[in-house]
Amino acid sequence: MTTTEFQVTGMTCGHCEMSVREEVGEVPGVEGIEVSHETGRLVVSGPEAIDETAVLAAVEEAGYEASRVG
Ligand code: 9UX
Repeated sequence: MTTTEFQVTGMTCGHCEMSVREEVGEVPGVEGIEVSHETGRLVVSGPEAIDETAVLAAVEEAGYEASRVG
């Protein structure tokens, strides 16, 4: 299991989290998603390394901006 962390800007409520969750959940290999609008932190996990560019694009698709952390 690998985890990859991102910082998301623009989420202000729980529905924002749901939008991010929906889009990021469609990225191949993603099995777990932790996302908080309070901290802006997005942690994506899966059995193998996840395509960071695909996650960034998915967040953007949801209407927010993300960058890789760590
Ligand atoms: Mo909540 Mo987020 O009403 O863009 S969905 S602020």
